[in-house]
This record gives sequence, C-alpha cells and structure tokens, in this order.
Amino acid sequence: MLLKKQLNQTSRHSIVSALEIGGVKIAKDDVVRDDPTNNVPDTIFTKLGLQLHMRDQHPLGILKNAIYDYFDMNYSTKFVKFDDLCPIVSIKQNFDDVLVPADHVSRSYNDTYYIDAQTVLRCHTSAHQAELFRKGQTHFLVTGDVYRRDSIDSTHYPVFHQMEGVRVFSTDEWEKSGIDGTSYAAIDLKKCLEGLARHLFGAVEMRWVDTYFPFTNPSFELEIYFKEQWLEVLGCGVTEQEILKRNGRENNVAWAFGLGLERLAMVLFDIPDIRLFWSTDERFTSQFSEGKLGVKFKPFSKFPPCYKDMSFWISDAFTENNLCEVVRGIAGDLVEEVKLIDNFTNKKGMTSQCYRIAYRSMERSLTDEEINQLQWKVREGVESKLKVVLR
Ligand code: FA5
Ligand code: MG
Repeated sequence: MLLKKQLNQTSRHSIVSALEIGGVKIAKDDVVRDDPTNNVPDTIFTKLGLQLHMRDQHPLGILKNAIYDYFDMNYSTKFVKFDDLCPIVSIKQNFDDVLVPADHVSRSYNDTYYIDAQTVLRCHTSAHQAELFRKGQTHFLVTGDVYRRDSIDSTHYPVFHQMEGVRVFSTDEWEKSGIDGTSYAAIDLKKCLEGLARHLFGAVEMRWVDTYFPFTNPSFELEIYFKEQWLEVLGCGVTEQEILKRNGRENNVAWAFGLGLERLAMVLFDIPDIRLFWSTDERFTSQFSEGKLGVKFKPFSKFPPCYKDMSFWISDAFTENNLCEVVRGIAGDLVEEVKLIDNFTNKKGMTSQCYRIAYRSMERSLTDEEINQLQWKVREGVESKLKVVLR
C-alpha cells in the first residue's frame, strides 16, 4: 500500500517538470535554481499549478463558488472573475505597484519566495490590482495560490489561497450621499463583507480590528470566533489614492479586500488542520461535493502526535522561517508544528533556542523508528544548512 503511494507521488513529481498556468509555460528550472538570488525549494515547485481553487469538489473551490454566488446575487454579475492569473510576478507587481515601502519586511528573502532578484511567487493577490485598474476593470475578484515563507502550525502553510475583491466608485456615486468618498467606501466595504460573512456562515461571531496595509487607508481586518479563539480571515480597506492615480483612476475612490480561503474554509467545513487541503486521501476528498457549503468534515481518526525537542546556539543569520523551511523540506506534511519553547542568552552573549517539533500524520500512525530517523535527518539538515551549533 505504502509503496504504491510512494510510486504515485514520484511519478507525479517527475511528470510535472513543465506546466502551464494562465497561458504561461513554466519549466522546473525556470522556478527552482541553485543560485543565491533564488530561494524556492522543490516542495514549493510541486505545488505550482495545482490550483485547488479551480476544483469544484474541493472545499476551496466550493467556497470560491459560494463567494461568487454572493457577488453575482448582490451586484447582478458586475464583478469580473479572474482565477487563472500566473503566480509568477515581478517585484514591481507584488510590491511597488501597491506602495509597499522599499524596507518593508515582506520584501525580504526571509518572507518571500524569490525566483530571481526581480521576480517572485506572488505573496498576495493584491499583486494584480494595478494591472487590472489599468485594463479598465472597476469591479473584480481575483482568486489564486499565494506563497509565503512562514512559521509552521495548523493555520499557516507556505502556499495558500486568497481572493482579492476590488470595487471602484465614480464621483457621482458618493457625492450625492453627503459624506466624503473615503467614508462612503469604508461603510460600503464593511457592509459588503459583513453580508458575505452572513451568506457563508449564517450567524457567526465577528469583529473588526483596525490595522495597517501600505495600499489601503483606513485598513481593517475581520476576525471570526472559531474553536475558542479569534481567527483573522481577511484584510481590507479603502484603496490609497496614489494607486488609483497612477493607474488611470484619478477621480475615483475604491475599496479592496484580500481574504484567506483556507482560513474561511477551516471554519465552514470544520477542517482542523491547514495541511488537509493538500490531502489526496479519499477519506478526505470524498467528504466534499460541488455546491455543498458547510458540510462538516469528519476526521477519519485522530492519530497521536509525537514531539521532539531540538536545542542549538543560533547565529545572527538564523531565522525561524529558515528553520521551518529546512524541517518541511525533510519531513514534508508530517510536521504539524514547530514551536519555540525556550530562549536564553548566556554571559558570553551566545543565544540558545529550543524548538519543539510536533510530528503527526493525518492519514496513519507513525512508528517511533520512522520519527527518530526523520528527527536525525532534521538535526543534520539544520546543522549543515543553518550554521547553528546543536546542543
Ligand atoms: C494581505 O495579503 C493583503 N494583500 C490583503 C488586503 C488586500 C488588504 C486588499 C487590503 C486590501 P494578509 O497578509 O493579512 O493581507 O493576508 C490576508 C489573509 O490571508 C489573512 O487574513 C489570512 O486569512 C490569510 N493568510 C495570511 N497568511 C496565511 C498563511 N500563512 N496561511 C494561510 N492563510 C494565510
Ligand atoms: Mg494579516
């Protein structure tokens, strides 16, 4: 059984050495190269082109279609939908066009996957805003896979899916309301998204939190109460005038939002771990069907986690995201969480950190031997790739 599964995986990976997304042909060595300006690992390349949001029977596709329904019903199909735009974009599209400052952390190699110094895997669907404004679009939804180097836990994954929504208002739409354009757009935005939340969830506890984005002002996040905690499901705000001005919309106001499809789907379908979205196990995939929103996922059984601690002296260059990438590169989706549990600096100024790695398969029990072997490989990988000194 296991062997058959492994063979299937290997053959898939070897077949996918070239793919086409949104009309763009992509070969593996266009994306993954052994070169200091590139930080895309194989594990990320294997996710390119899978486009979970295009599968009508997958929770992400079901959710996308339900959001489409909401917009079609309330705005009589005025919103134009894009869900096949290529995730490989320039740093201009991903950052400059949406006014991300030159020194913003999201531009770092620690946070973003770079293909070369000028090209990235988009880290948000906002990367397409400016070009769509320039093409004259005023009401649009952009759905796609986005990529981020990040920590590991049940609600974060280095590839996830976002839907961007943008609405442009012309001057006469808000002038007759007697309030200024920004307030008009902010009120409309919140009304639209609260309506969307009710369309998807019925009654659910939610709250607005003020926040900051370089491309909107004011900016807000919507949080939903799920499993005894507040979960951030989307960011939004009133589009910065500068973006509109640069892209041929000088006299307009607009709102924009970017929502995390996995986060919403976890709440709607009761999916406890973000890794499950990538599962090809029939016991997962067979539970969902086209058009059926909010079917509650029944875990096929809960396998026990296994915890392994690892301590080391870090160097200045050490980051948690780099650690997570190494761990994921070796243990794949068997890692459930990587968590800092101890941190101290000695008299000589050396800092020691201890991380607890939780291993758990969602499909089967793992043997002690298998975990021990993985942990040894992880220790070796961490030591050789991250220049830390194991303790
Ligand atoms: C953005 O990406 C903004 N571009 C959103 C936006 C668009 C704001 C337009 C204003 C106007 P943020 O980084 O907060 O914002 O991500 C948006 C959503 O994506 C989050 O609310 C969350 O639901 C989801 N998300 C973020 N990181 C992850 C992750 N690692 N795994 C899964 N979902 C994530
Ligand atoms: Mg956020």
